[in-house]
Amino acid sequence: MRAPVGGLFLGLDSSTQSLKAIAVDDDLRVVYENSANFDTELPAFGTRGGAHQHPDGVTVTSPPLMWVAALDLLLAKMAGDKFPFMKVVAIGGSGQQHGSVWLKRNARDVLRNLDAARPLSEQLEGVFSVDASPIWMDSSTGHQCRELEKALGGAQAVADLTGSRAYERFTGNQIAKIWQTRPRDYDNTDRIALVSSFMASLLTGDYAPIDLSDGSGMNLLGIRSRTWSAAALDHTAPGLAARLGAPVPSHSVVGVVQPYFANKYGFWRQCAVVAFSGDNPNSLAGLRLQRPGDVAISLGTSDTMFGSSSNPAPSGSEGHVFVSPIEPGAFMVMIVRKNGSLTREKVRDASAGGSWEDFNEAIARTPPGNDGCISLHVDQPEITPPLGRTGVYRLDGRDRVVSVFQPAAEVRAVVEGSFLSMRIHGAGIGLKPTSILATGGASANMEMVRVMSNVFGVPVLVGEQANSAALGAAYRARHGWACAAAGRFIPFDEALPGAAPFRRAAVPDPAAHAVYTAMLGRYERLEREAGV
Ligand code: 5FX
Repeated sequence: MRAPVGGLFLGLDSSTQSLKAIAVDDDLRVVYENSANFDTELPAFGTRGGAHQHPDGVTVTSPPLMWVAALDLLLAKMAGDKFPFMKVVAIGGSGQQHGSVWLKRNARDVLRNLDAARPLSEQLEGVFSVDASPIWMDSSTGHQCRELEKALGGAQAVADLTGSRAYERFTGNQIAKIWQTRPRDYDNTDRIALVSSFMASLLTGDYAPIDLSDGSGMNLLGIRSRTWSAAALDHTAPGLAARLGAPVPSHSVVGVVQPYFANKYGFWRQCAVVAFSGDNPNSLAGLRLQRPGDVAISLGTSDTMFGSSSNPAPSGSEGHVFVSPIEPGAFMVMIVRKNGSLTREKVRDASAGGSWEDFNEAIARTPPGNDGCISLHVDQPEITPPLGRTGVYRLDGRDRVVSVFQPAAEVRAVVEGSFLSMRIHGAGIGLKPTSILATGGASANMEMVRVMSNVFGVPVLVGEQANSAALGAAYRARHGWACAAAGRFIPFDEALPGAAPFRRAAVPDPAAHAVYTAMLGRYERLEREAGV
């Protein structure tokens, strides 16, 4: 579907630390990027990393008014750059997942009647029934998670229904906590939005619906029925369905920009707003992981593996299944390994003299399969697989537990171990890659990319674009607009003709792949033993 000549699609990403914008043109080229950092550019809110850590060590919140102020700030910066708001055909958006925004009864009126002569934050100041929004870093709801799993028949039952076992950061458990501990604030709440749907609400001037993909991060949505689960809602808090509103497919146009933005910044009055979604779903869109088997591995502080799946297998112990943000009948599957780049850096420092060059050279000079030497580093309690006890576990080629390998074997083992683990646990939840897009810091490391390709037995691709969530939001703006213009659902890739292809960085060596396949059983055993 061709876009109007000269038209732009804008993606906004309200992430944990900043609000970012990316605009793409009708040829899908990135033509503009900007951002507003919460800590440094909105210091009055006193956040660190965009959040407030509470003294109890488990509660983490952000001031929702900061997200409001950031929107005006970012748009003002764009106006300073003479950004052509009038050319924006549609806006899409991304928000950190799981965070909730609690709106009082007066909020809808305020949203509908914003005055372009006054800052947004001044007008929205009094609309929050909870002025410290719980965000994804919060882990204070262990009690509520246990109760949900008890009420719905156990962790696996919750995962089968909602895509994930009960997680502390998931919004339903946060809602249960607020209902239990602050019933008056709950009663005063007219609407509970996610960060994503809240940002869309500001733009449309009304409550914008939660989209099905971000809605899957709440432990409240039936991922197969694609509606709120009555059992989960009833257990969580009274009158919740009305407070959430009905969820919509992620490609839905949820409104047009309200006059505030047209009058103040010069947006086109018919500029469409496409449902905002979570940052991870938007990254999937930004990386165009459309077909089942299209998988990305992001190597960062945490390593994440996510992709499209038509037949996911939700797990009662690890990983997440979300409704796909780009293909309403499909799913997005995601696993997170906590011991990522910090662990690799630790091994680099201990076994490669602190040099990435020596680290890579060690990989190059050791054989695939490392002569049977395998390791599992649990420097921090691991999420996938769930391992509470920290330590480093090693087996040598004769299956003996050892406390150290030769330095080069130590390096290869940490890299191979992380990919073997991702292969095992990805497959366990329905992620079977046919190709892998490598992103994040370590993806520029060709030795690691080669190991990745051989472990999974598929080609590894790399792309240039950072900020995949904001880019995905811009792509989804284009997709939602194309579906609305056609009056029917259009496949994501048809809505993005001519998007730049990714570059093939490695192809698997069948012999090396066979070595890794034969190692899977031993690696699973190592993980099991680390959990005992
Ligand atoms: C996903 O489940 C997470 O909690 C994080 O990746 C947040 O979405 C970060 F914003």
